[in-house]
Amino acid sequence: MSSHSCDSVNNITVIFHKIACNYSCTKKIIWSSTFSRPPKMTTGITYDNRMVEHKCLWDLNYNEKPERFTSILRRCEELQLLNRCIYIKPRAATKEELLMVHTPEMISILKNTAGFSDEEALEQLSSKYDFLYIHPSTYDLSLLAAGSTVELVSNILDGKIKNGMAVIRPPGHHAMKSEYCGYCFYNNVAIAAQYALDNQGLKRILIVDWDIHHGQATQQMFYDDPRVLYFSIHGYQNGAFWPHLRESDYHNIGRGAGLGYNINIPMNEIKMGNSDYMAIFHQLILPIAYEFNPELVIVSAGYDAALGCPEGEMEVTPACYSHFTNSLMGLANGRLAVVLEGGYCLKSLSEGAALTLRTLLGDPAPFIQNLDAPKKSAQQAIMSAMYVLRRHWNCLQHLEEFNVQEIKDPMNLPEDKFWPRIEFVGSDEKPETYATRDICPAQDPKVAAELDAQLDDLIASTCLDTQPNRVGFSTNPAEPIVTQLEIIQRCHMMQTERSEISIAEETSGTFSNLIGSILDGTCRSGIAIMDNSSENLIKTLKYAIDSRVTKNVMFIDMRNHPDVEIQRAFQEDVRILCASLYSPFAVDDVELMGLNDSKRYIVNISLQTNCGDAEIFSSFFRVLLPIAYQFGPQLIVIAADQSGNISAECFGQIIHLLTSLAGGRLSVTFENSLVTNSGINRIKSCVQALLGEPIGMPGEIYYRLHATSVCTIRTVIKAHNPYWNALQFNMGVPDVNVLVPPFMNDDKVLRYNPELLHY
Ligand code: Q9C
Ligand code: ZN
Repeated sequence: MSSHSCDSVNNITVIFHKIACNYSCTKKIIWSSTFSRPPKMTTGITYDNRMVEHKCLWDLNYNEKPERFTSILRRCEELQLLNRCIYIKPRAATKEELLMVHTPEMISILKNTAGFSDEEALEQLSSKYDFLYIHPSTYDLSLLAAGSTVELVSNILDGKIKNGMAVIRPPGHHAMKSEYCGYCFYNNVAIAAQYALDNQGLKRILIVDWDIHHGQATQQMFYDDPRVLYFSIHGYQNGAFWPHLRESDYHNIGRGAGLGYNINIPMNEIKMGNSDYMAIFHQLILPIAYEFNPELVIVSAGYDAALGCPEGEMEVTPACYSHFTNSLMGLANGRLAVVLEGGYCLKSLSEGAALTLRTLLGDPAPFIQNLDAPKKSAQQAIMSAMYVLRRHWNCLQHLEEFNVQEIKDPMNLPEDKFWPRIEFVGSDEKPETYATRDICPAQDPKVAAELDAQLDDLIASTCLDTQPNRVGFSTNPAEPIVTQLEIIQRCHMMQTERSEISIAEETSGTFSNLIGSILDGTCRSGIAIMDNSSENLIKTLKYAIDSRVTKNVMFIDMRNHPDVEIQRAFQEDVRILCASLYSPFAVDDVELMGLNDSKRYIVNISLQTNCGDAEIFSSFFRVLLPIAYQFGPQLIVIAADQSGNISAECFGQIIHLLTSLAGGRLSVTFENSLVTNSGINRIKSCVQALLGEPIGMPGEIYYRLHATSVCTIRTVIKAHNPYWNALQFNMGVPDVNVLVPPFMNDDKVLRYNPELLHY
């Protein structure tokens, strides 16, 4: 829990402030000296300039090169990010720290090469390992990389910084217990995670590995350990992609107590991009991460899935890394450590890494455009992972199962049924020695130039604007004010224009003031407490859409009381997507009220009144978030109230996740009705989310979902599937384990993970 969230509700005086006689002065905020500002929670960065020394002496074209390090720091400097960070002093890892995950030989072999100048001998030793070079500085720098990562994590756990990034080399996620591999010597991330378990007593750590290569070493180290959830997205090509391992496939989900705590999303096609990766986040990483509820998140952050990288041949844009990052920042009270792994196209590497750091610092995630349907093979990878994990994670309950007895020909299934398959084209043989030169993939110069130009365009067109005020706060002077809340005082107080005519007039003035200050860039986001009548909301939305700066707006009704008026008002306006989460409409639950083409712009997820966080989260991840990403709004308007079963934390988390969209331009208006304790907590949580402060986690998120809610979610997905092709994950899966011969024609896979057969 953050240290400043202790101003308990009891201490708060809620003033129901009636503007008494004269309207001549603008509302005064009562500043209380008893509220002190919370400690500034900042972002740390660790790096050491010596890290440029490690290089390949016999192959100057080697892609794991010093410029990777310098280009990242240069770009961070250019964007003036470094001076906003707290510098975490790098240090060498201790022997004890290395021995937590490595054998003593892993230390001694490399130690013997320290300062060793016999190039030939270095090359010969390197050739014993799969993709590796050793330099006289390698031993010291590997220690430094590992130690700095531990330092970063321990500073986060001590609360000295909120989050941070380690810009380090050599990387770590291929360094196994007793084997160097893939440019890696010591497993920086695994060492830091083990340190957090052993020295700080952590019980749940999430490791997200978005490097294009499978972090097989990290997987192996925590394969039996339910305290560490390892989640990797990687290129696979059925084993044709390096490191060519069976263990990288999706059915390797952990062992023993760790079963279900290892998640692989292997991709069997190149050119996967933002849509595919965001789908993996929405359908798997986020729901599972929220269910797991980690105390710390560590990212093995490679940028080799980025556009332009010859290793990955994928197409993730640099701005998408901001989205990955922001979506993980709501977890673990914001305790997020990003640790550099691979990334070999200097332009997308430096841009992606810099945008990651910028997001850690709290700047808004830039827009990512043109989210399209995930590729067929991405859909298959996601469905396969859901299939093998469905018994382990409650958040996967929405999966429909079909009776395999009724299937005559699995090779010939209807479209709405999915049959998981496993194929392996790699080889199990390991060579005695490996090539050491000319082994890095070369890019066709023409292709390289094209990609380079594409990146230049992307970088030039990425809006990195920031606003002088992060959160504007506004309340109608005639309404109850909660401005004494300590956290509200950290918002930018907006003046309310007096109206001679009426309170209603004034309310709508407050509304447009709020939206206006977001649209003109004075505030990034805003929150208001006022009369949330349909009339006012309609006016607000009209105002927003008619302003020349917004092309489209997403409206999300999160109130407990049905309100079809707003949807009626915009049912033919394709510029406004009206969604409702959790408001049971009086009308037929799934009736789509839009007309013709605008049907897709009305999305109602009408959960039952007794639903709670589990159902809300589920609908949000499965339906609302994917649709929101595909719609790509330039502004989000949310109407909220204080009733209903949604917890303050769940509400705050949803607001946080929505800040990834629309450049963070988001307005939340709370119905002023009766300000209750739970209402205040919800408002507080919302402001925390908008301010980028730790939000906290709801209690039990994923108990079994109400059967009716599961049904509602499925129905909405089916209804909107034709319009929003991000919703492609509603296929049925077999009700028993089918990953057995003849469909899984390889018994080695079976031997590797026999536990899967239990299902
Ligand atoms: N054609 C990291 O990204 N390259 N290590 C294989 C085969 C090996 C990757 C290319 C890549 C090692 C940290
Ligand atoms: Zn990599």
